[in-house]
Amino acid sequence: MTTAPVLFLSDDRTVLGLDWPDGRRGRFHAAWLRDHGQDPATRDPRSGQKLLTATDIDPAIRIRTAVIADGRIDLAFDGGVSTWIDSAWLWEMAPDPLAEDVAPPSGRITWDAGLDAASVSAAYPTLREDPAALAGWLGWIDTLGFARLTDVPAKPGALFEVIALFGFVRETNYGRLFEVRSRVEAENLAYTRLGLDPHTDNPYRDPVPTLQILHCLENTATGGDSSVVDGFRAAEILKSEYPDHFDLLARYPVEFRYRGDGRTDLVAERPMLELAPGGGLQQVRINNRAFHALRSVPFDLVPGFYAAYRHLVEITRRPSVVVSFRLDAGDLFVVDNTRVLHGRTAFDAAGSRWLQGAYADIDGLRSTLRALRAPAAA
Ligand code: NM2
Ligand code: OGA
Ligand code: ZN
Repeated sequence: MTTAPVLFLSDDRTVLGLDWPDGRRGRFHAAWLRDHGQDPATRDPRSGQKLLTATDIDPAIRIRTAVIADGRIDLAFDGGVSTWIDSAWLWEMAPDPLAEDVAPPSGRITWDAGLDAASVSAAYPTLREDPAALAGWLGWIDTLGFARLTDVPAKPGALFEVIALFGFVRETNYGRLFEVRSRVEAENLAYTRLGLDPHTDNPYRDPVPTLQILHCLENTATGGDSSVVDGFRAAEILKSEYPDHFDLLARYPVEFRYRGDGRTDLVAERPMLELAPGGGLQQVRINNRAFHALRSVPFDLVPGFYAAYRHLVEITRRPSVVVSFRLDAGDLFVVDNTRVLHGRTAFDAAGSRWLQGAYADIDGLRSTLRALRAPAAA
């Protein structure tokens, strides 16, 4: 990927510049370079964890020499400290991580109704046998926030076997597993025959469960079709159509709350569009059923806030962004619940519809994915 960069040292020796032959450029402060040293005294080679602590770093440290040899940059600092850093790793670090942009985190690809739901579907038996197929399927969840699975046994609890392929269940007040079927005295509107607008789950939790898995055991009802929407794309559209609306939803938090079962009272006050420090999208929380109170928006901005909220929800219902599909017995899908909304149409009482759901977390999924892709990497 890279060949050796040309190194430059600033006159005061506090900044190292690197110019790679492929055009990439990087600048790194001396203190940053000291902190990111890869020698065994800085970082434990066994665990990869850092041994150096914050107070070991002199913020005014200066670079005495920087030399490239064998793909490594050897660094010596005033005061006698030295370390080294892989030049390929610095190449990866070189793009500015705080670029002022609405763009989602690197590696994520936003999509709209043009996404073919069949193109992100795999068969469960294949994933069990073929690590490359598993990596491909997990890769869809990583980059697109959505993937489907067919041929999962239509038996209760089978979704646990799927989750075990990549991570761990996140248990909540709804249980390790929850039964999504209509019932009397429903403690949540998900447990009725009502349609559900595209939403993210559990916005009243902090942190939210970052993955939702829904597995279909029976679906002979008329209606009850599923849909997903890329919330990052919806937010990008909002920003392009009316930047002030985007800013209102990103700036002011909403109180989300759930206390439907008589023994739970979950509250999180968070913006619907949560941005990373550099301005890129980090997470969306869109769920009208759980939008409990608006108390942090200045009085004069309340009408504008409602206009912005309505605009965003209207975007999430556009046929140009919604991907619809139907779950049959043995089908399953996973969404990145920080990003992708899911919904269903209402269904009738004539047939029967039974899903089992569970939450899990995407950091563990990404860990499994990296390990599958680079099993030998330390
Ligand atoms: N269930 C399915 O976040 C929500 O309240 C949506 C969650 C009840 C676990 C439904
Ligand atoms: C849920 C949900 C969708 C469905 O359980 O959180 O949104 O298809 N269910 O029943
Ligand atoms: Zn839901």
